[in-house]
Amino acid sequence: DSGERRGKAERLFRLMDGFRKNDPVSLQKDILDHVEFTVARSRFNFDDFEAYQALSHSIRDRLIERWHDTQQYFKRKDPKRLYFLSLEFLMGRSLSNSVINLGIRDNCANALNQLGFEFEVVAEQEGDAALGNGGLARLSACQMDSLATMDFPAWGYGLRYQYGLFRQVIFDGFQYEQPDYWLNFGNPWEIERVHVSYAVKFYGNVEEELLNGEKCKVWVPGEMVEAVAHDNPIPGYGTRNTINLRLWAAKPSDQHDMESFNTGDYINAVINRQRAETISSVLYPDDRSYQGKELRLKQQYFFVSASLQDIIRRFKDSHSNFDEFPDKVALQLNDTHPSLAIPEVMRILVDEEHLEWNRAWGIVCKLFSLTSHTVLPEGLEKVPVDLLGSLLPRHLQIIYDINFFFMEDLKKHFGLDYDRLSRMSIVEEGAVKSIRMANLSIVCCHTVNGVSRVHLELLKTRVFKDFYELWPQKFQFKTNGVTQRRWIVVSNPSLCSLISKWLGTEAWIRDVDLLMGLREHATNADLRQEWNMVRRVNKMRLAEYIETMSGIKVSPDAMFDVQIKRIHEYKRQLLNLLGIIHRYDCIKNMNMNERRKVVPRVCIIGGKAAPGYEIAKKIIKLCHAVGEKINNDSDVGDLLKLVFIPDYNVSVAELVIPGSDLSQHISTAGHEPSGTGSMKFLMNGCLLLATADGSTIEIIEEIGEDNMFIFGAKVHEVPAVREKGSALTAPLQFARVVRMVRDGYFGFKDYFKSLCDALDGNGDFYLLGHDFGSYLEAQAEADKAFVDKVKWTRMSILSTAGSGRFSSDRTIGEYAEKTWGIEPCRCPF
Ligand code: CR1
Repeated sequence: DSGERRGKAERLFRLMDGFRKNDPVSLQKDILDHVEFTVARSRFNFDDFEAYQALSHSIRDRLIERWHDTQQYFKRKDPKRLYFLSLEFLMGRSLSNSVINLGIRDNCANALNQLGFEFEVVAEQEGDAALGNGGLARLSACQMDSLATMDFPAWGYGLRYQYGLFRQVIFDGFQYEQPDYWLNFGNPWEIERVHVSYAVKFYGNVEEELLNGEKCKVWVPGEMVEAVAHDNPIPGYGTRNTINLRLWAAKPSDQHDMESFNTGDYINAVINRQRAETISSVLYPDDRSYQGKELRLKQQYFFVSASLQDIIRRFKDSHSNFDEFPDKVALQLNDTHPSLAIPEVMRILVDEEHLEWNRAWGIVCKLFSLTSHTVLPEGLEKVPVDLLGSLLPRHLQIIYDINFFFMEDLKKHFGLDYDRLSRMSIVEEGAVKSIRMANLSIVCCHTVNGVSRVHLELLKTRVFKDFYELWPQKFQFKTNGVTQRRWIVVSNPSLCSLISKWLGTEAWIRDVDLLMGLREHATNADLRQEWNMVRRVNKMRLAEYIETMSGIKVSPDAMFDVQIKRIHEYKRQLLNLLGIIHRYDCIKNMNMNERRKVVPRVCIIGGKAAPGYEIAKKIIKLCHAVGEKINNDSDVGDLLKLVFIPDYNVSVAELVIPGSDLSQHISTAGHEPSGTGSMKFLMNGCLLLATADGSTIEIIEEIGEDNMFIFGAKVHEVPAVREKGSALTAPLQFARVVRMVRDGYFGFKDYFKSLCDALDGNGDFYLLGHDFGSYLEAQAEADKAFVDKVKWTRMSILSTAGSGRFSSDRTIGEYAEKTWGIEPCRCPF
């Protein structure tokens, strides 16, 4: 029987010590095997890219083996599982991360070496998997790494976009977008499961049927699309556990549709079918608003429906009573993008499993938790009722029913306070009647999470104030974190070794609080010297990259001052640029003697603007225009350079972060829900110049204000400054630099006019003018500290030492305990 068979297989497996062995010789054999039989090149003749393919397939084999063992084990143990639903995952490259998590990096490097290849060069061949926009998407990727490493029985679900985030190409200083053909050269990191596929329904209408004398609703769809699973194994570090990120691709449904194939127009019928694939073809590149787009709604439902069919099938394999569903399943909504899961579970329970409404609702309310990633009311998703009703007619009915019962409850609670009722209603009346996805989510989720302490405050007092008054217990925060595996071990190997050497252990890679142990060495001159060596080599690598990419030569003696993130008005890249113009203007007005005292700077900016975001695109152009002027000014020379790094993505971040001295996180206070870039810089010993916003507030608590450069209005001061008019409080230098741009000092006078206009009079919503003075002071402080090498290095060491709290391991531990109710389930092999 199968138990006996499994026993035999397991004994054999133990004898063999795994199918794939990890010593360099075995690895080498596997690589050559894949060169010959997978890549189909001769083992005597292959290049770096083919070596990458062959090595990746060898690693993939090992991942599959672990994946099987982990999933078998989960199945046998049947613990409560977490399903992490997200429309975006920004995974970046997989090779280095995988071999490090599997603990076989050095063996792989040796194996390659003997074949005449270098690991770093081979790893560089890989393109990024960029199935996401920015912070939210990279956070999902970091959290997957922590879930695997901490042995949690978890799976991620998402969409397998054919085209990831657009490639940014700069031409004449302007941003152009090009499609990201990331799958063109194959993807060794996924396993296509042709047999794991589900039909997803759209359109049509709802009919009533009698079942055992009871009326029930039946959705008769107008279109069917097939969702095919693509599994991406996620290995944990220091564990055999390997979890799954299952991404869905749309395929035409092979269900026979006699009618369209009987019209004589066979060719067009096939082509129409093929359109199904557009559902998963492209990622929406705007990270703040998806309002009213039918394709976006289709993507959301497609992904939710396939994932839930998969989850429910798995549950039913070993359970028959749906009351046990919440004991076995936690569903995490990464923002409201997957919130159609709520009416979908209701529909399945009521219409397909024939549970009575109240019982189904009781179950649904125990399943879901939400994490919000925004503060802007306009960032909240709304779906026009007409659109939803036509695409998902049954779901609209269910949402109306949920809202009806919710409104009845509200009346009992608050009486007939119609203003409040209309604010809290899931249905927004008005010119375009819409469904408010956030309200739907909050009504149904047992927990609503903010991504930092101050973010939760803003959710409670502004964004979801009414809901907080009704259900204070639902609202929590889990400060974001990032994974030290990718952001130190993978991206900064020499710092990694240095840390392990001084701590006397590698245990910090799983237990990051141990980094605190560096504090006691912060004043040790030997550590300081080694620390600076490592940092200098990283800076040289970055300088080289800058030169090949832009032709600009920069000196590693200068301070590398970096701002890399999506371009947004609230993130204030414009403030940075105005600061740079001011610095330039000052240098120009100095005599030779004064110039000698200037601390040389290389200002580095990188990030993508959403294709339709005009102001953000102007900021990119301004950066180039200012750079053009400064970089070619012989008065300035090495004292100041301004570089824009094009096509910022995860692997660019891995290169830039370890090589920066100072990084900027300068959002208008109260606008950055958390921010996670700052945490990656912190881990790498880069000092922060920042406003007290989002997670920075907590970083200040952790490493102290005197270890960073803090400036600007505080969250609670912002409304009053805005009321008074920020422009009124702006210093004279501010008016001067804005005038330089306005008067065409950097060219493109007309094009930049609207940027300048927005800073005048009652404008300046983001408080650039108000914060400019304190920004310059903070920058001057940074200059002063940089000259004092001993002080700077100590601050740098203390930054890394204080970064432990900002590991995604801590975040995931909190979610597991306080929100999801899941426990580790460690595969014992
Ligand atoms: C927030 O803007 C936060 C990340 C992750 C972003 C940022 O402050 O750190 O989420 N939001 O929580 C986002 O990407 C699409 O929205």
